[in-house]
Amino acid sequence: MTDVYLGLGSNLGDRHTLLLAAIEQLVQRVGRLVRCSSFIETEPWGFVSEHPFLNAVALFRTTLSPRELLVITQAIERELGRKEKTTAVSVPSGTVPLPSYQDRPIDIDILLYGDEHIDEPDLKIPHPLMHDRDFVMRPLSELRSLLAAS
Ligand code: PH2
Ligand code: MG
Ligand code: MG
Repeated sequence: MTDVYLGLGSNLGDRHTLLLAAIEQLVQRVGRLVRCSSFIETEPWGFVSEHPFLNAVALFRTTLSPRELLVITQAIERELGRKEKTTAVSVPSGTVPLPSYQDRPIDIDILLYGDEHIDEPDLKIPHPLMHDRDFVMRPLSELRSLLAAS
C-alpha cells in the first residue's frame, strides 16, 4: 500500500460536481480515500482565462503502480469530458501541436507517490511544479494539518 497525493482541478462546467465525480471514480479504481482538503477557488495560473479553478488535494492509499495510476487518472479525465491537451501553433510549414495550459472540466495530477522519484518523459514524480503552485501547496498543507490532527 502506498500513500499517493493527487491534485484535482476544474475550471469548466459544474466544477464542484466534477471534483466529486472524480473523487468517486478514484475511490472505485485507485483505492481508499484517506482524506481530502477543502475545495478552494483559485485564479488560473500560467495562462489567461476568465474561468477560475476549483482545486483540491486528496490522499489515497493504493496498490497500483505509478504507471497504472497514470493510466487510470487519464482515463477518468477523459470520461469526465477532458479533451485535447495540445493546441495547434502556427509555424512556417503549417501547424504543430504544442502542449499548453487550457480550460478543462477536470485535471488529476499525481503529486507524490510514497517517497518515489520518477523521471520519465510523461511521468514525473514528485510533480516538478508543485512547489511553485499555490493552488497545490495551500490545499496540501491544509491536508497535512488535518492528518496530523487526526
Ligand atoms: N492547472 C494548470 C495550470 N493552471 N491554475 C489553477 N489555478 N489551478 C489549476 O489546477 C491549474 C492552473 C495545469 O494543470
Ligand atoms: Mg495540472
Ligand atoms: Mg494534469
